[in-house]
Amino acid sequence: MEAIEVKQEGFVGSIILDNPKKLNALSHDLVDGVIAALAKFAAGDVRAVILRSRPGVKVWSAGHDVSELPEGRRDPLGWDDPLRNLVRTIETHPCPVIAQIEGGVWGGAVETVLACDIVIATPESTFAVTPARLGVPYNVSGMMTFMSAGSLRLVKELAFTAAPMAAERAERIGMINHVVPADSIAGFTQAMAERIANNAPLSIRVMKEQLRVLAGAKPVSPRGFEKVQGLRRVVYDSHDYAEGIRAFKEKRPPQFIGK
Ligand code: YXS
Repeated sequence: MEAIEVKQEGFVGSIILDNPKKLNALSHDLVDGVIAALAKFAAGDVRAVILRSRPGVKVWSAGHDVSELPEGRRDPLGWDDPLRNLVRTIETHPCPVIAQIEGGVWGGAVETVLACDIVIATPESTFAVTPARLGVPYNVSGMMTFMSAGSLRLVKELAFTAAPMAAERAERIGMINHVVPADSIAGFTQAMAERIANNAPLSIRVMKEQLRVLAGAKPVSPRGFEKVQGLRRVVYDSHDYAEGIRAFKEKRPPQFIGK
């Protein structure tokens, strides 16, 4: 079951997240469906993609499917994790991907949205970066996605508080492109997608890849990378990581003890 709907109108492709039972959590199934849809669009003549939920949802996506996270002693966000594959697929997709947001965006879904090229959200939308809520050691490239979306101070506030940020504030600080009322967001997003699709696709494809390469060009020494990976291992081997996952599954507040 792919839990998505895929459509194409002219040169504009749409991927609609549609697993309300799990609040569009980024499960293997759902992510495989999105990646397959993007591959189909890339092999065809799609020049702009809209990634959205059904209209009127309270939750755009609840983030990584917690039931698919390891309970400890294994990197929860390794190279082949579905969320990592999804982010890389969006970032390298040969045409612009526009995230059309309604409702709450949580955890890894915030990174997924920020990996999109353009983000359009309703005023009621919120964005919550949640590793600290669950005791998860976020991964290096994921932190770079967040850093590319706003100032270091903003990323620290989002990451340390795990508090949902309102769309209006996200727009004001440049983290998202537009805030559009729910009754006109679909038309607004479609019009932008069509405007993009009427421009030169090769020029846009190259500019998207240039910006990805240039934005991702961060000098991290091998020693620096190894140090960060070692710190992350301390976290995913910790009591607090296992406690965060267990508490979520047992629907109770986690009792973190700092080790
Ligand atoms: O009780 P049932 O079986 O109906 O299931 C409940 C929830 O357990 C389930 N659900 C999820 N299942 C797997 N993974 C999830 N991320 C997830 N979120 C929710 O969906 C059913 C309905 O949830 P419920 O009753 O809580 O709905 P609600 O309307 O009261 O509240 C909606 C939310 C989104 C505020 C609430 O479900 C929530 O706080 N969900 C977790 C959001 C979150 O922290 N996501 C981060 C996941 S971990 C991740 O993305 C990264 C690894 S990291 O943490 O590092 O960013």
